[in-house]
Amino acid sequence: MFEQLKEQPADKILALMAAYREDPRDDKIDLGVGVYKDAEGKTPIMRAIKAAEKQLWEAEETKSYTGLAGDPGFADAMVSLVLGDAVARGSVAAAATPGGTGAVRQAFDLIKMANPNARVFVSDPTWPNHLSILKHMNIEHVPYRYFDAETGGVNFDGMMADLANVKAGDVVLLHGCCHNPTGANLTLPQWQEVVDLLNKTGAVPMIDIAYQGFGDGLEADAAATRLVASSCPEVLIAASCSKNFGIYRERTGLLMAVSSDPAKFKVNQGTLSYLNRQNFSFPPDHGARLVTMVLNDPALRADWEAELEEVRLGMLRLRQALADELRTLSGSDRFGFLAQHRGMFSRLGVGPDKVEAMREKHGIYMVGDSRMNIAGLNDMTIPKLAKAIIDVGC
Ligand code: PLP
Ligand code: TYF
Repeated sequence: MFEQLKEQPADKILALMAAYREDPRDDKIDLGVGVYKDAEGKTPIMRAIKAAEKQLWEAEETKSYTGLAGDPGFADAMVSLVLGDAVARGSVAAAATPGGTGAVRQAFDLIKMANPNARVFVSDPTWPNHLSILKHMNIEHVPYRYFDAETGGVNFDGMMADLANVKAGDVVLLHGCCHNPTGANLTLPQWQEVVDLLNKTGAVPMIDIAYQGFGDGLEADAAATRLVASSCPEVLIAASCSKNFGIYRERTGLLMAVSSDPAKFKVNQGTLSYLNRQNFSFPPDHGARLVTMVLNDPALRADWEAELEEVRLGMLRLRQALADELRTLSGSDRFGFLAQHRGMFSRLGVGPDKVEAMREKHGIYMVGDSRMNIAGLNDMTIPKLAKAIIDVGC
């Protein structure tokens, strides 16, 4: 049987991590994988998470199974974090998943189950795992224009023109905030136009929200997701806790299926539990419990929000510093978009030859599509990066 297996293409982002590790240069800079790093290059455990872990160790009395959809308290806390009071809690079926990736995967499974002919429209570009999972599951995907390399912003007219081709029963995958890999995001009025188009065509929005709190703040980053959830009859939402709670390896995420028809809740909830059972039975619980404790305990929550805000503002400051440095070096405003982007990533919008030159000549590691992790920078490395960007002719 095994002789039938073929070598699979490596994940380019993870392959880049390995290449970085092997580079002997002392002054190399890692702007690859999307993991938050502080000014010392460390990925710390957030204070509130550490405190919750201590409390949990004292209080936890069993590690017996949870429910198939995970701890209902986790779903309640996360639905409230992501959706606020945009929709009634009774309209949201939800199940814990292994990370945001697990939520994305389960959402695709649900789509396939509900409509085997559904096409999933994805932004060009999108997170490579979206494409890889869709391909693996034999679900047809259709790219829609998204990034404008000239301006570093969203090609909104192109996006709307491409989305005009959706049909009832298709799914449109949207990044709730902090678009990965580009950093370019829609404005709220543009989101409203997307909502109107979806409602006109009968296509279903699926929102992947993996960076709430990394862009404009916890509430602002959820605004688009809330608008969609309160305006469309059916919405799928895959939320990740990896980044905003800093619990990457705990594999904590939530899939939500929102329906404006209360009669659908029972079947939707049952479907999410069913799909968990088919794929892994019970979802991991440790990270989910920490998130629930942090969100429900006022002191832990205040400390978490304060630390998340430090992280967010730190990245914004780095963006601005890089844009300023590039304005000085280039004598132009053509890199101003870096300060407008939000979240952990920015796409420079240059070809792989320039990305490779930055790696070869300057030891700067960004993903081949010119995506850089802004959190990989600090005050010392910004001038070096800016010089390299100009040096390779970007
Ligand atoms: N969706 C997007 C757009 C992401 O960038 C990520 C990356 O971490 C995820 C989902 C899922 O992350 P995880 O599975 O680590 O929670
Ligand atoms: O885009 C990123 O860098 C993050 C982390 O297979 C990641 O989302 C990268 C690759 C992968 C899973 C997560």
